Amino acid sequence: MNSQASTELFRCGIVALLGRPNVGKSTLMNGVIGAKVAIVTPKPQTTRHRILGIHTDTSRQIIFIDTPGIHKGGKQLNRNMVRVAYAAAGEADVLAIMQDVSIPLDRGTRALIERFADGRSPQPRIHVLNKVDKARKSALLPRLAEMQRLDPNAAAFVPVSARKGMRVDALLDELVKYLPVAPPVYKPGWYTDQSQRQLAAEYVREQIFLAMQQEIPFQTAVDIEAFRESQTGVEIEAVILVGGERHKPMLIGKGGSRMKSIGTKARRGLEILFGCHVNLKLWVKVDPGWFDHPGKLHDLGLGG
Ligand SMILES: Nc1nc2c(ncn2[C@@H]2O[C@H](COP(=O)(O)OP(=O)(O)O)[C@@H](O)[C@H]2O)c(=O)[nH]1
Ligand SMILES: [Mg+2]
Repeated sequence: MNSQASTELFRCGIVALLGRPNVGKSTLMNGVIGAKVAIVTPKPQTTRHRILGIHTDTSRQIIFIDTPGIHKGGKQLNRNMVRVAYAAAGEADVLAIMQDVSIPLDRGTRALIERFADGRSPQPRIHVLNKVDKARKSALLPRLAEMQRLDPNAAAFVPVSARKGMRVDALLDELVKYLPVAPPVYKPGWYTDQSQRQLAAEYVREQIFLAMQQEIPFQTAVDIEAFRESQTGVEIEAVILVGGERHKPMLIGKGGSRMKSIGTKARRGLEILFGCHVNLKLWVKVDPGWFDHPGKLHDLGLGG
């Protein structure tokens, strides 16, 4: 029978998305899923914890683990983020190691590739050369050659543009080859492991990252204090934790204008994601050093 045959060939497994901050890991995952399950901004270190994005079709379920970028940083938060990325690699059936080919190969990327190259990681590795839309054509072949030198036994090297969706299907076909034949773990229709509460916090954080400059985004966290379903949709109350007293007025803006704009944009995104009316209330609270405090990080789901 047809359904029997497709069950037998069904593949399901975990792909860890690894790479330096800002190479496009979250963009790729959202594009494949078709919904913004991981927030994306031009700033590094946007993704703070491990996020699952689940892609299911008739023959496969690919469970992506989007990870915080692998980077250096002295704070407890940074150390937790890097630990999360390495732990994700340990859980995966295949590693998708991503780099940005629109910029020259940097030392951090090289070190990352060497860290996972032959003999050091048991899983097959697929190198994803992202942002080809922005890269010079003449740069691609030398880059591929260099990758082959760095990791000669990699399973594949796939140039893509996550943002434009170029060659992403080819990448999926390549990844699926290394997933076990197994039934789906998640029901079709599930696309992330995050709760609506967590997604709400992330959408607010995304707007803060987009609106604010310098160190403020990196010293900000969002805590959802209430999440209620109402007759018309959902009501959300969120507290924005900032690292310093002087950050508060900057975040609030003149006459509350900045806070209002952050709230409106986050609300609009959430309404698309949830498919219902969203009422979002935001407060700002000063909490110096939250990012270096293990207990607070645990409460915010950033324990690593
Ligand atoms: N031009 C171009 N920009 C991209 C591409 N993929 C991601 N970006 C941009 O790169 C930035 C970082 O992307 P993000 O997905 O947050 O990177 P992550 O830190 O690795 O998760 C964002 O501004 C994206 O819009 C791509 O294929 N082409
Ligand atoms: Mg990310």
